[in-house]
Amino acid sequence: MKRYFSLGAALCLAAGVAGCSGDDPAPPAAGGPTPVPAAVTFDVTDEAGHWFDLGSANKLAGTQSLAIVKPGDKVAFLQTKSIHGPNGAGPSRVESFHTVTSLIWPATATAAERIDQDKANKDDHEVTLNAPGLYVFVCKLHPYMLAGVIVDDPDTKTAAGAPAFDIGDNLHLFGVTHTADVRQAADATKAFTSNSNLGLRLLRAFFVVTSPTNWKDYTKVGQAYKPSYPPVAVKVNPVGALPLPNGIVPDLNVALQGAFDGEPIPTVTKKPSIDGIGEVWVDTQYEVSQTKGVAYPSTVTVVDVEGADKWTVKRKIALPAQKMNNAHNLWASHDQTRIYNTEWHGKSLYVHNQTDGTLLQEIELGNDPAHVMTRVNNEQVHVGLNGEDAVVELNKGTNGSLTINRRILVQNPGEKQAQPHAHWMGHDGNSMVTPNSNTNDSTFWDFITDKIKSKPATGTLPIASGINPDSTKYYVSNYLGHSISVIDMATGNNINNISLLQNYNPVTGVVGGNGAIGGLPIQTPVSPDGKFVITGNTLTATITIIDTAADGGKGALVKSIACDPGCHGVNFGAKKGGGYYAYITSKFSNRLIVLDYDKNNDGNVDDAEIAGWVVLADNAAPNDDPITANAGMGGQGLLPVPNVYNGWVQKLPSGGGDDSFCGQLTAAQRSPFAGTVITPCNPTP
Ligand SMILES: [Cu+2]
Repeated sequence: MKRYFSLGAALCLAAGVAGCSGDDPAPPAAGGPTPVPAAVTFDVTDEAGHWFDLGSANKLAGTQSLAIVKPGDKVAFLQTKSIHGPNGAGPSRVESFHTVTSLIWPATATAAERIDQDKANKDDHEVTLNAPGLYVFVCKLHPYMLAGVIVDDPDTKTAAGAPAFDIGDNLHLFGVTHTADVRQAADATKAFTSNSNLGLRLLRAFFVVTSPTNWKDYTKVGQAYKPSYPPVAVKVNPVGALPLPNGIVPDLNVALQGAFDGEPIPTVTKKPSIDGIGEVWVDTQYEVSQTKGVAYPSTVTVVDVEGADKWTVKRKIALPAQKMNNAHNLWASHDQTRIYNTEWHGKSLYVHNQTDGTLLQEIELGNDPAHVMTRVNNEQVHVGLNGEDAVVELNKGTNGSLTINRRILVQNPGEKQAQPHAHWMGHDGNSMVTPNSNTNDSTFWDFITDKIKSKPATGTLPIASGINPDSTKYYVSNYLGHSISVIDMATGNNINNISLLQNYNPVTGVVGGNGAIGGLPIQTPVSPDGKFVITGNTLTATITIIDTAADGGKGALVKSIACDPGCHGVNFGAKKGGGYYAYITSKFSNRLIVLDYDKNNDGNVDDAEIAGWVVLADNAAPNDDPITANAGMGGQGLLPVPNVYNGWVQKLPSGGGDDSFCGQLTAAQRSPFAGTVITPCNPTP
């Protein structure tokens, strides 16, 4: 029975190709009254690039996450079981919790055509879509997980009579045109025209994110980077940026490639001329290895940044026996001998031996452990449970092993589940802040009173945070708000929301002002000296820099620098001889960027430049499971070792002489914040 056809099948039909089929088995009927079957069903999965999966038979231009339905069709999302698995229908393809949340919808859609859940979950979901146009669904925990559905008005044709897919004249974007719960009524007057630079950017992002063949591969030296998009006619609003007769974009592939793509992959890998210190651990979250297979992606890629082998991959760690699932973020014990590593689509925290990467401990914490940091005064370890409502606190025993101490609830009794993602810890161990992706606020936890000090509102879907080196201000990146919130830690109040799109015209795409632009921001640490906040932006593929002293200390966006698709992780490491590099990862490329954001260390980023980069694909590097796909892709959390943030750098072991981590740091790097006492490396007891 033909239940729906994919875009691929539609093209097959249009082209009269034999053997094309979008047939899809019906989900198994439950007991009781016969339910209306879904016209299209996505499996929700942990598989990189195919998080909402229609199956490989329904691939088009690389994506398996775009369906075409007709008005009135029901769309289902399966988490308790699957129908598009490697062997057809079968068990669940997710390990931990997710949400299925409306992200984009046509202005003509009603509230009943949008979905969300109050809690992260592993349940099945469905929605019936009537209004023609483009709908995109996202997981609020893992916001690269995208499903696209076009409700196609079959009467929409090109002038020549060929099918043209109608994405709707005006669209809503959660966080921009609609900031309330997506299940509430939207204000149609706030929707944006689909004939706009923003519309094109979002379409392009969808096809890059959901098509691993569209990721930017730095091993393809000299080749033009040209993602492929469906070569179909698309109907948009006749009114907008582009002069389009009847609103028809004749060929989406030509339009998107022409607007955004074509720059060649550099033929020479630029290496920084000044060494770093130590090594950088990167969670290459989408890399696939042989034993674990596609169901459990991720490795850790360890990069040498000093000495004879500097700027090369030292090792890959996949943990095949543990089925490490989407390794996401890292931190180190204070002596740097143990590396803590979370699995964002699983339930565990892993502890690695820093010298050889081997596993020392696995400890199960709960759903979707996201970020991990230590508390400087007692070396407790804190891990945010993105799929729950808490930060897990662990104690470190004298033998180095971790045990769970307690769960710190980050919302007050009766409040909605917070879903904390990337928390940050204060320099003195007295504070912790969380961005709460489900409640559009931040929790400021005070360890002295052992309770919530404040819960300031932020923008939509806050995802990461950073505290400055004297714990007087903290910064929260709002993923769907495209902004950075600034919180005063004396009062606990939000004192500024810095728009990363302030210089951008969403219709024309023109960037004015000082030319700085960001969008869909993620990791946002403060430099160890407190001068800058550096943020990875996934929509615009840019690195943005906020000068923290500007605007009377409220901070201002001063610069942006080109990054890679899915620009994501940022952390600071020591530059040999003084100052810092910002190391930056991107989800949809295999490059670690080394940003020399203040070359002459004068507190001004006018001289910021990419000092070099490291290609994270290296199938010949020593590993515990051979790499089979997505080589070096999925860069997310990263950790320079040694840790040089104020509060942590002073904990580096003494002894070891000039070659030790501490011995290689300058006096200023050992005391990064003005006013703190310079700590010698070899203190006399
Ligand atoms: Cu998810």
